[in-house]
Amino acid sequence: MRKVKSLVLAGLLAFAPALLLNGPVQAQENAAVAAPATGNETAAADSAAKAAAPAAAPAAPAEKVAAPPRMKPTPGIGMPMPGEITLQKQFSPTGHTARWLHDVMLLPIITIISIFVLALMLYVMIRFRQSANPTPSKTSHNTVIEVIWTVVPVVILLVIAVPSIGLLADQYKPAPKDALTVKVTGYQWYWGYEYPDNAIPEFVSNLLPRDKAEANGEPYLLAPDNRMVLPVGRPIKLIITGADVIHSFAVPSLWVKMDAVPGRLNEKTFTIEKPGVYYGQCSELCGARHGFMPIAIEALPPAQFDQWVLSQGGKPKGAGAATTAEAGAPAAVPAPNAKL
Ligand SMILES: [Cu+2]
Repeated sequence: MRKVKSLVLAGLLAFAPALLLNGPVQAQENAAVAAPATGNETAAADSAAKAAAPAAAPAAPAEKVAAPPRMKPTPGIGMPMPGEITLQKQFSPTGHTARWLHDVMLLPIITIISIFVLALMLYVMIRFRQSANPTPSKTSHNTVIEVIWTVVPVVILLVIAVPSIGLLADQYKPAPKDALTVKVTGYQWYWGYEYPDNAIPEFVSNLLPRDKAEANGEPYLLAPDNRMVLPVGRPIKLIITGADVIHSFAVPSLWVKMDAVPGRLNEKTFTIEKPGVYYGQCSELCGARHGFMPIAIEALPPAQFDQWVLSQGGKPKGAGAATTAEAGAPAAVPAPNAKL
């Protein structure tokens, strides 16, 4: 009886912080979501949760280009689905290699070894049980078998090592010179994105409340208000850091996962193959609202990306930059956040 009592008490204690925190944090979240009305740069300037950022950025850009309309997510792409047991479908070259390594090499090898060992154990248990085998063999060495069970595992490990080390090297390959740099900062409990190459100051990305996510057809807990917008087909270099505690920036369908450590700049390079919305979450336990700091990358064709950059008051960068005429902004298209 006492045991049950103390269990209940422990449970209450465990949940108390979450219950207590929910009130004020909800208010903060609503305030942060209410702020962005016109565009990301306004959100960055207004948001109460915003950390101190360089004030040099122009508050109101002279010419106003309409941002491309907020992209609708495709169910099953860039997000997990109920009942799924394997890795998400991949949309970056490293992701394809990784998924191939997992699906074609590791999983079959693990399965075969497990079944083989299980079969051996069952055979030994039945064939050599005491009643069937009353006088056990006194054999202590068998050179042939010993050589086999040493060499075969070594060969298996070597076969796995070759693609595995290749993938590891791929994941940490430095970014090419023309890569687009985006700085990612993890805060308790939201993300900040800054585009130094495009002169777009940091803006904040907060959880989209359930009613707004549902009204928008976006997955609650994965959908933020402001997405990180990136171009398709151009190498991306993320500079990732934390402002307070360790967070982790992770987008499974792009094979991106990198710790955001205070005082350290971590780097992650990747290329997105297809336009779409790719979701992720903070993946390092970072406090009470760790589960409420989602990530969404909206990958746009380069011309549309440049249009988005202009709409944020930034400057398109690099050889692939579209001309303003090409971007051809349709006049009445609302800013990414206008619909929220
Ligand atoms: Cu976090």
